[in-house]
Amino acid sequence: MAGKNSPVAVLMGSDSDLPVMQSCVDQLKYFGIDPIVRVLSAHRTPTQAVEFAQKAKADGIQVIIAAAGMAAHLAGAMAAHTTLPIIGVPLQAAEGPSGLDALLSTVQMPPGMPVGTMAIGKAGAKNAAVFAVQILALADKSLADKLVKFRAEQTQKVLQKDAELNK
Ligand code: RP5
Repeated sequence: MAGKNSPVAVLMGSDSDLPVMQSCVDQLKYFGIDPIVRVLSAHRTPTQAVEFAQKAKADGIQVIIAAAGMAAHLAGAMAAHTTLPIIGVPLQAAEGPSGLDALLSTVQMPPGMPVGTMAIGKAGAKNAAVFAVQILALADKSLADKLVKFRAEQTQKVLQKDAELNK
């Protein structure tokens, strides 16, 4: 599943996060991006997580998406060790509360250390992919064109649903 030499990395704190984060991977693939996908934990594999962040830029990664539940420090840990843009996705863990715990852990970064934080769960997972593409599209015309097409398709789907409802 995981791509190599990709401009986007999708990290998650546990393989239990994959059912939700698959939406992020699928959304990136819609745009033709096969991301690097890794399970890395700020708490359980801290050394490997730091090593990943420190090497990311040299490895050609341009945007890191980091998803975690509970005391979600993975995105912040990435931000601490690279100047690449970090997109955080807070998740509701199977044994955790609503995901608000992860939202606050991800979003409340100290000044000077931003993590662009998405919504909790699947919506945030999909938006993380779109946001990553928006960043890359600033310097990639074909991605910018795909974003315009994506928006048009999205609009069309809603208009179709409205039309069906009002038949
Ligand atoms: C976090 O702890 C992970 O991101 C996951 O959401 C949560 C629970 O992990 P597991 O116990 O399911 O591995 O670090």
